[in-house]
Amino acid sequence: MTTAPSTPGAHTHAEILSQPACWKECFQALDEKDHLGQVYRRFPTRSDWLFVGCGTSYYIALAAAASWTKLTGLRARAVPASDLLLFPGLLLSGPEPCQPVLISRSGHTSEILKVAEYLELKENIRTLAVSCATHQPLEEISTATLYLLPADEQSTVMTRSFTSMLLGLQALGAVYGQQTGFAEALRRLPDQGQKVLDPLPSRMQEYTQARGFADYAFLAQGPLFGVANEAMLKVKEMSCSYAQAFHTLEFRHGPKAIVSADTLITFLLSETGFEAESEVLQEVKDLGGTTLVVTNVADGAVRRAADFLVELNLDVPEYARLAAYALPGQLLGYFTGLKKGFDPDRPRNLSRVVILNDKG
Ligand code: F1P
Repeated sequence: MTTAPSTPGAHTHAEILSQPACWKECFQALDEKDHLGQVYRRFPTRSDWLFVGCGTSYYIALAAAASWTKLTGLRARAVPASDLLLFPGLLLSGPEPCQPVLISRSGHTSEILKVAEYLELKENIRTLAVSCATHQPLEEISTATLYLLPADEQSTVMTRSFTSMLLGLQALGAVYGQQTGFAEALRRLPDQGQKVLDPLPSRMQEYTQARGFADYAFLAQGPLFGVANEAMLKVKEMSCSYAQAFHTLEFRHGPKAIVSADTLITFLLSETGFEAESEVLQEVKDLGGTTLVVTNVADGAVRRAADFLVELNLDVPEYARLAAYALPGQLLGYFTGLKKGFDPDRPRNLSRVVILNDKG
């Protein structure tokens, strides 16, 4: 399924489909130069880690912070850059300085640059940047940068940069936590992810052609919550649809009022929370909701309750599967946008980088 460059969404389409190959290239680049080892030697381990970003990069931060704690046993939080700028006292007041990790595909976003300046110049805290671009302002301000250069995109909407920067940070977490088994599993993901991706575009295209929805909700818990937020953002950005993200079990506490056949409720089912999350899935189905389910392995009840089921069948640990969970949401946003007559390469009102004037 190749698209000519002039077709609407051609860049985004190619970038979504390139992901497994891109992940492989990213790991090769990181390993060849011992990039992760260099970062590890440069930044001593600290008891508190703070992952910072804007938009998609903030959702990477959420998934990376959860992964970091799992891999290293250390405390890790995620915040949008704006919160650090407006409420620094809430985030930097611990007994020991935290280690900030500043995530930005472009390395140009105003808020992340202001955070870097504030931490490096005013607070004298060394920052690690994570980016898909070189020769940009963030690398000049930060102490060091972890590069995922093969993942940069032409599109405004971030797809492979989300999954690749997340995988890069997980690989770094595996170095800090000395989790060699996990590090190896991450490097097996590209081949296994390709098998997940191959049948998905045609299935998703067919489904979005057949069905339209007034509303979208994305549900997940723990390390998958950031991925659910990212899926929500993809559907909003590419298809200008109303979309929200919730913790799966929180959905019972009010949000379930939106359940109807015209609302597509996507469940990213974890292995750890499988039973409890599946119960919410069943409840939503009983209420007449339409469901899209992404899970590593389904059981009979999940199969019956899923209108659209994506089984990943990945032979890697639970936290190494996060990037693969992002694929269905990207394709849902892409094909829904095309169906609604939008060009996913040119999302309405958005620019590739948010650059604010001084007043901003
Ligand atoms: C992040 C970001 C994107 C968003 C938009 C503007 O930029 O907020 O997530 O889709 O196009 O930029 P970056 O700091 O990662 O470059």
